[in-house]
Amino acid sequence: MTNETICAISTAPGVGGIAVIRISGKEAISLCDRIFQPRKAGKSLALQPAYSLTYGTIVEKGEAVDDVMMALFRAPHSFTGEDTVEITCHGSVYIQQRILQLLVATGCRLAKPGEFTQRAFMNGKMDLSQAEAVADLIASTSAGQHRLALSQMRGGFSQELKELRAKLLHITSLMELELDFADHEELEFADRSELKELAVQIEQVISHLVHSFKVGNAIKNGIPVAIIGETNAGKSTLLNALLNEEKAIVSDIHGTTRDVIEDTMYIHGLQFRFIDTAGIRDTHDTIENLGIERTFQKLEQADIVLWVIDLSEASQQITQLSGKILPLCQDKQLILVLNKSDMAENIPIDLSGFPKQTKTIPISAKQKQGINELQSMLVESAQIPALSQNDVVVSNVRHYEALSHALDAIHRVQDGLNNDLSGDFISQDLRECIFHLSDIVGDVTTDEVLGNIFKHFCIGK
Ligand SMILES: Nc1nc2c(ncn2[C@@H]2O[C@H](COP(=O)(O)OP(=O)(O)O)[C@@H](O)[C@H]2O)c(=O)[nH]1
Ligand SMILES: [Mg+2]
Repeated sequence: MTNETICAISTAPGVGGIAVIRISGKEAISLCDRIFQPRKAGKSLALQPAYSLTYGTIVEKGEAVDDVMMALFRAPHSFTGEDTVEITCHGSVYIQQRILQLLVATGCRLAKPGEFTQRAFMNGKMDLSQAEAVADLIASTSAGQHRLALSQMRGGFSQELKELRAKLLHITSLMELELDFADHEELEFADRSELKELAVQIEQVISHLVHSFKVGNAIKNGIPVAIIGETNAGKSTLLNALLNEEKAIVSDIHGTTRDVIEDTMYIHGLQFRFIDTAGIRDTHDTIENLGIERTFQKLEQADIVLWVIDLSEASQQITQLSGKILPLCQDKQLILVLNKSDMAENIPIDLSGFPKQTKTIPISAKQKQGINELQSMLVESAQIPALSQNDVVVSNVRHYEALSHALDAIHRVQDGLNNDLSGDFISQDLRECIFHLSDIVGDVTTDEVLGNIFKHFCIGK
């Protein structure tokens, strides 16, 4: 535990009606008492009970700086687990800065980004995955993101991991007990079929969590939608129509879009990340070819693919590109956007050979016709399940990676059990699985990893 008392402005930077300055650490209360004059004599903070509010004045060398409210929290019953004072002052930037300077002059240190939350983690108030959710909660901009972050911060995910680790430890201890008696070969404490059964259960839970990342990531970062097709089909016009702004350059010159252009947009409360790409055609232009390579990368990363087709030459375009596009769309939602319906008749498209959920829709990107219908189709195709409060969904890349490693390890455990490998091999993989799960909650995490996580927080949290 550190001895330094830290302080920071916890409300958004700039002018507001009021601002909150937070002070946490062993000397939080005594340092605040030195700059604070309570309205009622004898009401010094040191004498106040926890969770109390005290009214008074911040004073510098006898001069009043501001009238404030002091909220008092006593260790361990505070966010950080330490003694904490929150000064609510008036929102002027000048006042905020003066109080902060006064605190520093009195012996506080300015907090680093995320340091309050890091202390909460260090003092056992929350595990690492919960601490990370605090940052997500602050950054959340949609109902879905908010629900995910709140459930993670409250420990839904931590509980699931705890149960998993308990099960794994149980198997491991049985296996290792057996190893301790390796001289007695006939001894088998761990009934193999029971172990296999347990490994299956564990595998299912981890694999479920790993797969939930697709949903979690879509909610957190937007559902990736690649807009692809031939040059001049109207992809950039469609991006602009969807975003309702002139984001991408539209022109009738083939090969105008050479790089990937991305932006996000909420439709019916879901965030979509639209990715406009270079049109696919055979060309000798080196830069354009690099762009086309990226088109295929983006296509592979997308959950939903909007294949924009110029209606006036629909069958040629489909014949031309099917061979390149369809193999990459097998497990994606594919929508054929039949564009330029203002110029050409809509025609039926033969969908044999297409992924079975393929949809088609005629639109005019230029005239903004059919855009609402396309948006509804996108929401339907997103297949984001409505999450309930209790659903545990992984939305953090670090957690996803750790879980993926844990899944690999448990697969090796299962292989080991099925092939009657000796207990020490299996127990090694079990240990590894536990290690990766512990990494998520922060039981085995290094300072470097911690520093990396907390530096992305805002100051004051
Ligand atoms: N008539 C008509 N022209 C369109 C439509 N959408 C795009 N265009 C035109 O087609 C040309 C190519 O459009 P652009 O969006 O740059 O195509 P991209 O190469 O696929 O990105 C431009 O001249 C657009 O104005 C549409 O719905 N109707
Ligand atoms: Mg374009």
